[in-house]
Amino acid sequence: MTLCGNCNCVPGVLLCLLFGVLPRVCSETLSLNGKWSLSNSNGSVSLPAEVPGCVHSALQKQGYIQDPYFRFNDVSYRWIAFDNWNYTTTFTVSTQLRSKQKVLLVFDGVDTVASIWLNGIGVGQTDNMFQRYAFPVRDVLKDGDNVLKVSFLSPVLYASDQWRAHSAYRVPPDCPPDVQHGECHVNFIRKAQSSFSWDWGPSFPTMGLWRGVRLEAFDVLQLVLLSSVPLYSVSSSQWRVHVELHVDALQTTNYTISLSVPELESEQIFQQFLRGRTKKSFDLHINTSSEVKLWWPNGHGEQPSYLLTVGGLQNGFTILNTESKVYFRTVELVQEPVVGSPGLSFYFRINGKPIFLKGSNWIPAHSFQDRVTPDVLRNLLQSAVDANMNALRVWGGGVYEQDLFYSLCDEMGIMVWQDFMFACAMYPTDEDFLQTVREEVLHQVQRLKSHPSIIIWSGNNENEAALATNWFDIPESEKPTYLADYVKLYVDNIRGIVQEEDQSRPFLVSSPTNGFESEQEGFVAKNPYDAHYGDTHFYTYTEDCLDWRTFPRTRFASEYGYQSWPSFSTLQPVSIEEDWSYNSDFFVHRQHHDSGNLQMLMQASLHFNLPNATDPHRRFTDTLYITQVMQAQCVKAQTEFYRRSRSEILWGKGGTMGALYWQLNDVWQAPSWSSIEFGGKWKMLHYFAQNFFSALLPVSFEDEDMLFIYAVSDLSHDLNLSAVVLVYDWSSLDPICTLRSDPLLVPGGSAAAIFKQRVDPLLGGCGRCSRLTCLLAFHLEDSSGQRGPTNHHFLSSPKDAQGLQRPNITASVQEDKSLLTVTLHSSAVAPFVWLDVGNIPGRFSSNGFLMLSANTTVSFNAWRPTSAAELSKALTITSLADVYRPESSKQT
Ligand code: BMA
Repeated sequence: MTLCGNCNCVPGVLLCLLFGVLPRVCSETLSLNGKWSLSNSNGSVSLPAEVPGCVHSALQKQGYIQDPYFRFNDVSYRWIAFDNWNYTTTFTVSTQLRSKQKVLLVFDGVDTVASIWLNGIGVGQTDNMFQRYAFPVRDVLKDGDNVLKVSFLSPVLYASDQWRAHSAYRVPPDCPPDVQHGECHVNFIRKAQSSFSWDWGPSFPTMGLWRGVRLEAFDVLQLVLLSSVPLYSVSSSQWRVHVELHVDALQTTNYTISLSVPELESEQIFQQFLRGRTKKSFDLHINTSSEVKLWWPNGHGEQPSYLLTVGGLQNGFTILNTESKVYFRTVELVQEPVVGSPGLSFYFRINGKPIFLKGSNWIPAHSFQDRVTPDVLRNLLQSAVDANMNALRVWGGGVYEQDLFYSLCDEMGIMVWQDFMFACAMYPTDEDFLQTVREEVLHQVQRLKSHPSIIIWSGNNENEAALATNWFDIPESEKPTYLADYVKLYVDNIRGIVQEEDQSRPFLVSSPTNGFESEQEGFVAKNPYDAHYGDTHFYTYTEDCLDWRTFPRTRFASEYGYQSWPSFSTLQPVSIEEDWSYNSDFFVHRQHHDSGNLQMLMQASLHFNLPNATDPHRRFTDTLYITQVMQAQCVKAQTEFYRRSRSEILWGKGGTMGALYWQLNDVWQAPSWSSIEFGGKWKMLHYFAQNFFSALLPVSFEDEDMLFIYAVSDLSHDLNLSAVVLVYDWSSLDPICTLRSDPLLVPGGSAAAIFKQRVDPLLGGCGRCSRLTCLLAFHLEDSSGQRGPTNHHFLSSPKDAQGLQRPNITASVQEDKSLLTVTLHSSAVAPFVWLDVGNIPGRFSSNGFLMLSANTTVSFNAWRPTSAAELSKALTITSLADVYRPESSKQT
C-alpha cells in the first residue's frame, strides 16, 4: 500500500489517513514561510520580510539599516526595539484543505509578544519565544485571499510594563550595568535573556517569527509529536524504548499501534482507544537476544543509531507510518560520599562508565537566530569535536537550540548539559508568568528528550548563587519572599514537570549548585560554590592564572575563563581605521565587562612584556595577539589543574570530573571569553584546547620547588608510561639534557604522578641551566613511542627569559592536490608561534605552538577554495619575541 505519496506531511512525521474504500485522505500542510511584508506602528517603514526571520534582519536586507554589528550600531538602532511591528502575509488555501475537519495555524516560534489576526479576526496571542503555538482557524479561513497579520509589541516596553505592574515587591535586577548599553527588565519577558545585552553581547531585543509558520489540516487524527526514550532495567538486564505519541484524534476509535526496531528484531503491537488531544505511552521491550550497540560520548566509542518505526491501523487501514532515530545509552549523575573528603562526589556515568566531561559553554551563535544556518552550527560543533571536547553546556541566558543542534550533538557524541532559560536574575512568579513557563518547559522537554546527547536538565544559570550571595542587595527580612519564589519556580513548577515528563536523565535545580546538599538546605545552599559538592563557576582576573593554587579543587568546573580580543580580520569588517587602537572609543564600547580591557593587559603583563612596536597598527595587532596568548595560557593552566585533580583528594578536596570553560563561541565581534571568534575562526585558546583536552595528556606543575608531571588518561585501558623531559636553553634549538622517569602503570580513567624531581638539582644536573635560561618540554612514551601531545613547562615568566631571541621565522606554502601546508623555518626557540591568514576561512592543524626545532610543517584546512598563492600572500607570523623590542622601549 502506498502512503502519502503526494501529500504535504508534517516535517519529520509521515502521517496518512485512509478510510475503508474511500479515496485516501492525508493530513495536509501549507507552509506560510517565505516573503511577508513588515511595517512599523505608524506605517512610516514598510518593507518585505523573510519568515523565519526578524525585524532587524529584514531592515538590514532591505537597506533600511547598515550591518547592526558595525561599530556603534547596537546603540544607533535602539529605536527598532522600542517600536511595534506588524508582519503580514496573504495566502490562498485549496478547497481540499478547507474541507478538513480541523485546521491549525502553527507557529514553531514567535519572538515574543504578539497578537495574531486572520482575516481581521483575532485568533491568538503569544508571550513566550520558547513555546510552540497552534491556533484552530478552520472557521476563519475563506476562499480567495486570506490575510494573516502578526502584531508585535515592543519587547522593551512590554518588559517595562510588566515590571511596573509588579508593584508588590521588586524582582531584580532592574537594568544591566551601564557598560553593556542594554535594556532593562528582561526577566519580565520570556525571550532570550541575553537579547537585552550581556557581558559579551549587544542589546538587540529582536521581534519576529523566528521559526516556521504553517497551516496543518486533518481529518480523524493528527500526530503532533513523537518521542522515544530508551530505558535500561538493571534487574531484568533489558532495554525498553519508552515511546510517547501526542495525537489529536477527532474520531473516537480503537487503533492498533505497532512499534518496532527491526534491526534489533523487536516489535510490539498495542490496542489503543484514542479520543481528543491526548498523549499515549508505550513500552517497546527490546529482544534480549539482540546485541544493542551503545551510544558513547566523543572519545569513548561510536554513536550508533537504530530506526524506530511506528505504525497505526484503524479498521485494518494504515493511518500512521513514521520513523525516528533511537540511540541507546544510560546516564547517571553520581552524588555519593567520597572517601577522605567531606561532601559528595559529582560526576556523570554514561553506560556505567565514569566520564570526565571536557568542553565548554555554548551561547547563541548570533543575535539574529535566522542567521544561524546549518553550516554555522556544523562548523562550531565540528570545531568542538576537533578540539577533543565531549560536552557543551547550553547556557541558560540564550535559547533552547534548534533541532539540528541536538541531532548533530547526537551524531558527534557531544554530551549536552541543557539549562532552562533563566539567568543571573530573580523572576516573577505570578500565575500568568508561571503558566507560560510551564508550557515552555513542557514543550521543550517533549521536543528534546529523544536526544541521547542531552544528559542533564538544569533549572537556571547562577540564580541559586545570586540569592545565596545576595547579588541584588535584598534585605535579610525580605529574603524569604525570594526564596519561596525560587522554590516555586524551579522546584515546584519546572522540576515537577521535567520529572513527570522525563525520568531518563537527572535534573539539577541550578548551576552552580551543591546538588543534593543544596536540596537539603532548602534549594539555596549557604555557599553554592562549595568545592565539596556539585559544580562550580570560578572567575578571577587579578590573581596570577599560572599559579594553580588560585583555582578551587572542585568536583566539577562548569564555568571558568578569561577574556581575549578576536583577531584583526574578525574586527575589521565592523570597524574603521580610527577604531584600531586598544583605547579607542570602539574598543571601550565593545567591551561589556567592567574593566575587561584593563584586566586582560594586567593579567598578560604578569608573564609577558606588553607589545611596544613603534608602528601603532603593529602595536595594536600585537596587543590583540598578547590577549590571546594570555587567555590560552590561563585556560590551559586551569583546565590542566582540573584534569590532574580527577583521581586525587587533597586536603579533603578533589575528584574533579568536569572542565567546561566559559565560553565556546561568540555572538558578535567583541572581546569575550570565547575560544572561537564570531565567524568561526579559532582563537589561540581553541588550538590549545586540542591539546589540553586530548585523551592522554602530560601535565606539569610545581609545588614548593618540586616539579611534578602527571599522566592524565581518559582512555579505557591501562598504559605503561614514562615521562620524557627535555631541557632546552632559550637560546638554542638543541636540547641540553633529557630525563626519563621509570615506567608506571597508568590505569585508564585516571591521573597519576609519573615524574617528581626538585627543580634546582634537575637544572643543576643539566650543566649551565637556570630558571631564567631554560625551559622544559615533556611528553609521555610507552614501548610504541610517544603517546599524546608534547607539553612544556616554563621555569620563570617568559618576560624574564634570558636568551630568548627574535626568531625570524620564514614560511613556504605548498599545495599538493587539495592539501595546503605551511613549512616554517625558525632560527631560534619561538614561543606562541601564531599563523594568521586574515579572512581566508579555515584552520591550521596546529597553531600558537612552541617551536623547538628549526623546521616544522602544519597543514591548513580551508573552508572555501583557496590556493597556495592566496594563502602565502595573506600569511603573517607572530611569536612572543616579535611583539616586544627592548631597544624601542629604551627609545620611548
Ligand atoms: C558567568 C556566565 C555568564 C557570563 C560569564 C562571564 O556568570 O554564566 O553569565 O557571561 O560568567 O562573566
